[in-house]
Amino acid sequence: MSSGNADYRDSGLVFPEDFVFGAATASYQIEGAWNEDGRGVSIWDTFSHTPGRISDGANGDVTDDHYHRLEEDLDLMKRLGLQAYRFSISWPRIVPTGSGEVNQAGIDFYSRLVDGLITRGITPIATLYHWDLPQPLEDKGGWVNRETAYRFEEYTRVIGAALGDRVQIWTTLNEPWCSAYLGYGSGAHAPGRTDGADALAAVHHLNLAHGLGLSALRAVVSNDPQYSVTLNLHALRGVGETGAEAVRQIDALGNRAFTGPMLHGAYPQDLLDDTASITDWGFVQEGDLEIIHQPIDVLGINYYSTNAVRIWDGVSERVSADGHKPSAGSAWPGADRVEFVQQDGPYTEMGWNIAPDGFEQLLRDVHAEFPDLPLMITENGAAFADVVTDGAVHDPERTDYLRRHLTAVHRAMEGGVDLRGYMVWSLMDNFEWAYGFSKRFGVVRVDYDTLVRTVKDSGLWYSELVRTHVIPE
Ligand code: GCO
Repeated sequence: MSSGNADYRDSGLVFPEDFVFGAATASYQIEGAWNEDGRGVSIWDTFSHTPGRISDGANGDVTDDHYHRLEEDLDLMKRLGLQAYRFSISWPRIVPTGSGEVNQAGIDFYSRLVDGLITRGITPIATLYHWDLPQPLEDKGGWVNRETAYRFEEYTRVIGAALGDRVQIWTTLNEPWCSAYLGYGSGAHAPGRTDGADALAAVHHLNLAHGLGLSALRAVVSNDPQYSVTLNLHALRGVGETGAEAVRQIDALGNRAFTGPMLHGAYPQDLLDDTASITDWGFVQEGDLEIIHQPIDVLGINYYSTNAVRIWDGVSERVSADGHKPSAGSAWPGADRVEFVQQDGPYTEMGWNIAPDGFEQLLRDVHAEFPDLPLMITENGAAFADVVTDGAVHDPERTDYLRRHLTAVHRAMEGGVDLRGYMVWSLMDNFEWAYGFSKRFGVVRVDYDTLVRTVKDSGLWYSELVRTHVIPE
């Protein structure tokens, strides 16, 4: 596959001058101010306020209080030297009930954010949907209801018109896999529903929303931005004789259910066959695939670890090490016999295996399938149990994780993969969904009592990388 150390611990590798280094966050995870300035309720407010849903009982009511600390956080980004900032827009701040009335205060907040970035020389990368669906839309069926895709189109038109003179990269959806399968299949994420057929309908309506959103943006923006979507493509490893078949099934549900319609213009036949006993896919209407299949300028990829799979033998105790919080339903409708096998460490605090080789392979595979499509890493990073010592956070494990994954990115580029940038997840510690505040992904620490931000050692290291474009010692 590649030359160089098997452990991917390189330093001194040089990235091209026009390669963009930045950091990523998401609205619900950092903003707080959940009921201020006209913001409506989202499914994550409802979910996190429901006892038992979040492992440490936390919610995003305040989290990093970014909404009130915008200027301070912009200055922090500037101090780190970030070239780009990938943020998401909270739909219920813009259209509080999901349809109809628009909330100007919400638009103003993101307008200030975008201006603040531009003033500081930081490129704004906006994601339209990072999981915070307005609750009134969920009450009407959420992503299982086709109407939600049209409401997304309306919201996109509003925010696209407001920021469409300044945003440089628009991303329609973040990880629709999570929205559909964790939200409606396993129930580990909001809205916490557990029905395989619903999850598959959600897949299609999210794909449809992506297409409708792209058309809406193209109609209203006035600058010349790039259009994108971010997928958490699963890097899969087959185990044993049945590994290849298990990989095929998970690849269909986890990857090709999105890349198929978005980038090839069709759902893969094996996906339809595998799920035939669950749904007839009657929710795919004539003309939908043409809407979904539109050119994009760059594909965003989020990567954390690999998955190892095989077909369960029906005898031994069933394992399900798929890296997500255990929950009532299945995140893999139609792949009931696939077993997720525990992989070799080392692991991050999430229990996810650290596998930079899997990252390099994934990037090479995606490039081989879509050779003309530029790629951007829109998330990569790691949670570790940080300790504050004399006001500093020494987090060599996180720096090591970043070094190894940046080495993988560099090797993929050497191998011909067209990669345009890398956004570390995350700028700062934040509300980690079903795990609450128990997992810290930031290169900046947030003290949740005082809300004080402290740049971790990994953040200082990353800052040097951004400045020099060379992987530091
Ligand atoms: C994701 C996410 C982030 C998570 C991160 C770590 O898209 O899954 O965008 O919100 O916090 O992936 O789990």
